[in-house]
Amino acid sequence: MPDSPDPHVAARVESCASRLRDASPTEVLAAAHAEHGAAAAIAFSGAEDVALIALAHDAGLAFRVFMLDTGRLHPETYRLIEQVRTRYGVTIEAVLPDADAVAGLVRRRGLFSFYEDGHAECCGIRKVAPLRRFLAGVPAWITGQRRDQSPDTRAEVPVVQIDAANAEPGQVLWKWNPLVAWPSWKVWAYLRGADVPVNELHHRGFVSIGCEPCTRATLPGQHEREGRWWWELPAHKECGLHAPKP
Ligand code: ADX
Ligand code: SF4
Repeated sequence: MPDSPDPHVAARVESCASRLRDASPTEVLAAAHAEHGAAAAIAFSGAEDVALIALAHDAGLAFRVFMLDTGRLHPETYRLIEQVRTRYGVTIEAVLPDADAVAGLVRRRGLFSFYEDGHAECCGIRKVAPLRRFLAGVPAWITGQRRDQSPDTRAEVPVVQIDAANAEPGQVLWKWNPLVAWPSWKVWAYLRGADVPVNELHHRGFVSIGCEPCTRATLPGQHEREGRWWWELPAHKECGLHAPKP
């Protein structure tokens, strides 16, 4: 069970969340920097959340940047990550899954077990466990979550929150979501206007981008989340990075 957060920290986070309710993504990034300095870490998936890195760069705010390298990302995603590294001069930390855990999964269940009984086991090994290992060493992480990404699971996401689900016992972990109030079109208006490099898959009908076997292009009129884990129910379309611990 996660610890209950210290009431003083909880009050502080809540007051930040209400003060920043209508703040721009840059103002939220600045607040995260004021709170934690460069020790806070941007979680970069290699999709349109590249906006976080570009906005922080434009504002002169330095953060750590990490990507969860599941081993199943598209080549286009790896190419974008490299382009971003050189364009913005940031160090990108690759966070890898435990090799024995991956080998065990493949030995027991093969490489595509998620199509048979859901993505929880594979995401648990390739994404969630490595994320928690990484987050044990930082005071805060910064995500590209947006409310419009998933009406079923993200409609209520705040600008900043305490992440009890991913914290170690006794750890106070902040989670900042600077893009939360931006709809997709605003993110894209910024990316185009600032000439930010984007994942080539976006030019081929992909909107939301995760791992290659679990992501597909969407048709006009389909919600972006329909391109992820399409064989599962909408309420299950979270890999566990952003879901509370049961
Ligand atoms: S997921 O939970 O369904 O996979 P999604 O793809 O919507 O997440 O991305 C939301 C945010 O989660 C991203 O902007 C990023 O901050 C974080 N995230 C997702 N996948 C990764 C990844 N592979 N590496 C780092 N951060 C990630
Ligand atoms: Fe595995 Fe798919 Fe989850 Fe990637 S998104 S970790 S391939 S189940």
